[in-house]
Amino acid sequence: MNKDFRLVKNCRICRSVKLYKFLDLGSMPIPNGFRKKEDLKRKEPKYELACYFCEDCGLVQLTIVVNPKIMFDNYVYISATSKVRMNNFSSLAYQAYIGQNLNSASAVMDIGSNDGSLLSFFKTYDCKVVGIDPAKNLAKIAALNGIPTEAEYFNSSSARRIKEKYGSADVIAATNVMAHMDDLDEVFKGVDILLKKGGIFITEFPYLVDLIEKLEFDTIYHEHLSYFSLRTWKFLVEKFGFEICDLQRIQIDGGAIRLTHRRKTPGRNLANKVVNYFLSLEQKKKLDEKETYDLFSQKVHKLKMELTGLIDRLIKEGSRVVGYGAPAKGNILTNFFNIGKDKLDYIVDSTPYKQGLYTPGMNIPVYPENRLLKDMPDYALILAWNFANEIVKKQEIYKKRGGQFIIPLPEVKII
Ligand code: DWN
Repeated sequence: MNKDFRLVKNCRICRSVKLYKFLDLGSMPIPNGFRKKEDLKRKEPKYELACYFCEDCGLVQLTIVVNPKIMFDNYVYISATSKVRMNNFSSLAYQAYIGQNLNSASAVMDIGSNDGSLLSFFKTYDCKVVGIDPAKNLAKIAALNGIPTEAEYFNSSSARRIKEKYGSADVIAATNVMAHMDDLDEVFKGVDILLKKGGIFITEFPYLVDLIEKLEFDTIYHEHLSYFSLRTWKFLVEKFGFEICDLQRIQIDGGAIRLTHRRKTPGRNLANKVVNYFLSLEQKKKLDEKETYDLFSQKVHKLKMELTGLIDRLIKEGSRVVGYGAPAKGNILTNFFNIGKDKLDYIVDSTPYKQGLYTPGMNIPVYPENRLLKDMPDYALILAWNFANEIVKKQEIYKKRGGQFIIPLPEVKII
């Protein structure tokens, strides 16, 4: 095993060896591996990025596991960069507060708590909150925001330490983090250790139906080891004695699902109707057939021709194009489509951590958003397409002055 990555040969959930490769994105830098100017001359580590479908349980997954320490010990992504994300956190907290009758005696813990944004909403309900996130830089930010945070990777041993220090939790949340976890058994063992009897485990992650339907290939990257359907998720949670008691489809990150779980109680059939609805939806979308993923791959390659063809035409006509948003997924799109500084002069982004740095792989400079109005390029390719409405609204002056936005997927369009 290389210290920087390991190759897994078995399905992460059912251990099958029948893993079918349907999309090969080639050798990729880590998606949040932004670099300083002085680092650009150094060789950039890259890792094979290919996506597989388990022909037994249906889990879509990666087989190269990059050492999490390389990706998460210091993390530039900040949850609070989007109003839409913060509104989503507010609704999750409110739903749990009402559903669980939370009060000042309640304890809420968040796995992958990032800058503490989600927990800050539980704090407004006077709950006791604890963040759990391995990124030391984010744990400091969260602590400054009044959110005590344990800079730890979550597993059964860190769960024991956290229980020892803070007691057990009425609510454990895990948004946009379950896909990042390699050892899912350890995570569920940790939840079982930390969660009070009668407590709830709420998780949210991008939904495979949306990924396939909306061609969200750029959300496939080394941070995301698994791409869950409800079928695979249900198989996983039931393996650890949990059951789904609520399920909502939510419009964030290009389409996600929010699931609430309790420990299994014999004879209780929770949420069966809505669970069965989504299971039949997945069957109708043929998510359990490998041909679905072959078609997805063909469409991604067609999209590459369309987007690069449009940008080349615009540049040939004398227009200037920049990127808007420097999300992890944007680094996958620009690297896989080979959209470099020859096509995008620069990228603007609202995240202070990313400004002044260069994107992994394509080395495109990242500047603050105010550069857009100062410079007035003709087109802005919205790489953070999941926040396109928020971005276009924010930049209406740019549009009024004749600036135009390019949306890259599910089909290329200029707005
Ligand atoms: O799962 C993950 C998601 C939740 O966040 C992580 N693996 C990593 C990360 O993925 P991402 O980087 O693709 O996330 P976002 O939230 O889609 O990134 C949006 C980017 O766009 C941020 O860098 C901030 C930027 N942005 C901006 O510049 N102006 C966003 C908005 C709304 C804006 O107005």
